[in-house]
Amino acid sequence: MKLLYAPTSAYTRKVMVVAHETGQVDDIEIVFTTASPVTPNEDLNRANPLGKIPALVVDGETLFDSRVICEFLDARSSGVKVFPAGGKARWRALTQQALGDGLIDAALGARYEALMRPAERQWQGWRDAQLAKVHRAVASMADNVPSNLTIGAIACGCALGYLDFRYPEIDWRSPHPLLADWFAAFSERPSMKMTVPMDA
Ligand SMILES: N[C@@H](CCC(=O)N[C@@H](CS)C(=O)NCC(=O)O)C(=O)O
Repeated sequence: MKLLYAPTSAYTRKVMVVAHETGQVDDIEIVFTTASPVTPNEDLNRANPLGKIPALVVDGETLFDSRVICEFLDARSSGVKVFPAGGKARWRALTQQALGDGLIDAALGARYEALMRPAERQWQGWRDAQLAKVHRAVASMADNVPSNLTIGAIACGCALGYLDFRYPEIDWRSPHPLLADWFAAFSERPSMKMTVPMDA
């Protein structure tokens, strides 16, 4: 399997954490890939018409996005599972995943606005609204701190890691000490340590 990958991407990190946790990381060949909303990468566009990473090429097909890839890896795993099979636990984990991914969506959107738009076309109100989503998402994570190793916990961990990586000026820990403690412990997992985001 080939994973179109970037070490800066929190969605890609989520996939890699699942691969580590389910013991499949050695089955994945990493293909370093650049993705940008304004600079087309034709190789990536051929694999994923949306031009986004992560994308997983497997058996001649390409799977995207990160949620599909994570669920594929979970289904393929004969050992650890991170998607609860059913009931409330499943819906809670999927919603937590949506919360983590949504935090990343908003944080990335605000970053694209600041970095990619020409200065005269930037809209501070839109950026502020994205960052308000980030703060509400963190508060919601703090109200329901993850307890088990599920796709929800992994998504929340990757989202908070992305905040630390790209928005070190946001002090989300002071108002949410229990979430901060959870993240500190979760970050000690080998899967998290081996996937810390970095600029290429
Ligand atoms: N919902 C997608 C989001 C993927 C995504 O936005 N990836 C970013 C990199 S972190 C990207 O490829 N951006 C390029 C673009 O927006 O065109 C997922 O979960 O995989």
